[in-house]
Amino acid sequence: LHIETGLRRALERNEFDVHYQPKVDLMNGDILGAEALLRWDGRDVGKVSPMEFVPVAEETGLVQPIGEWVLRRACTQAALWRDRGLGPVRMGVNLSARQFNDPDLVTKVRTILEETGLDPSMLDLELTESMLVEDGDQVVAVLRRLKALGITLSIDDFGTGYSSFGYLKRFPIDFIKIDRSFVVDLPNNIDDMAITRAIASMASALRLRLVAEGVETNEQVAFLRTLGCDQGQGFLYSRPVPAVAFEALLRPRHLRI
Ligand code: G
Ligand code: G
Ligand code: NA
Ligand code: MN
Repeated sequence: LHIETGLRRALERNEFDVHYQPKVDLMNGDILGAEALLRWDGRDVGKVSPMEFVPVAEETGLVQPIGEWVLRRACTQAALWRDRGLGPVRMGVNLSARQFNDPDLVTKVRTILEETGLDPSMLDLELTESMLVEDGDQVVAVLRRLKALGITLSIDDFGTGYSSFGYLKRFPIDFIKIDRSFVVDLPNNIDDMAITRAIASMASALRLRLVAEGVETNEQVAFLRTLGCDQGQGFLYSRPVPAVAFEALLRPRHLRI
C-alpha cells in the first residue's frame, strides 16, 4: 500500500530515473544498443526495485503514464547521444501488458518518436510472451501497426513464459532475447546447452536475431558465438548505469573510429 501511494506521486515529484544497460556485439564487443531500465527512489519509500513496483504499477494502471514517461525519456536520450556524435544507440524499452493493450499505444509511440526526433529504426520495444498469447488476430494487428512505424520488436525473457512456436511464425518479431536463466550455467549445463542451441537454430530458420541476456563470463560468450548469437547483454559488459556513465562507455567506441 505504501508503494502504491508513493507511486501515485512519483512522477510529479520527479523521483524516477532511467538506467541503461548496453547490448553488445558478441563478436567484437561494440555497443549496438541499450535497454532502458526504470529506477525509483521515492521520498517516503527509498529505492525500490522495479521487480517490486512494476507489478503494482501494472495493477493500478499507473504503468501507463509511467511507461510513457520512460519511453519519452529513453527516446530523448538516444536522440541526444546521436546529436553528440555518440550514436547510433538502438534503444530498447520494456512495454507492460497494460501498455500493449492500450488502444492508443501506436499513436503514443508515433507521437513520442516525432517529438523526440529519434529515427524509428533506433527504437526497439521489448514485449513478453504472456502479452502475445491472448487474442491472436488482435495482437497481430497491433504488432503490424507498430512495425509500420519503422521500429523493431523483441520478445523479452524468451523461454520463460507461455511459449508458443505458433506466434513466432505469425508475429512480425525481429529479436528474441534468451532469458538469462538459460545463460547462467553455460557452458556447463548440458540441458541449457541443448535449449539455447534449439532456440538458436529455430531463430536462424525463422530469420529472427538473438540477444543473450545475463552474460557474465567469457566462457558464456564463447559458447554463444558458436550458436551464431549476435548480441549479448549482461554484467560482463556493464550493469545498468545512469545516462552519464553510459556515455562514458560510448566514448571509447567513438574515439576508435
Ligand atoms: O534491472 P532490473 O532490476 O531493472 O529489472 C527488473 C524488472 O523490471 C525486469 O523484468 C524489467 O524488465 C522490469 N522493468 C524495468 N524497467 C521497466 C520499465 O520501464 N517498464 C516495464 N514494464 N518493466 C520494467
Ligand atoms: O526482465 P528483464 O530482462 O527486462 O530484466 C532485466 C534485469 O536483468 C535487470 O534487473 C538487470 O539488472 C538484470 N541483469 C542484467 N544483466 C544481468 C546479468 O548479467 N546477471 C544478472 N544476474 N542479472 C542481470
Ligand atoms: Na527487458
Ligand atoms: Mn529480459
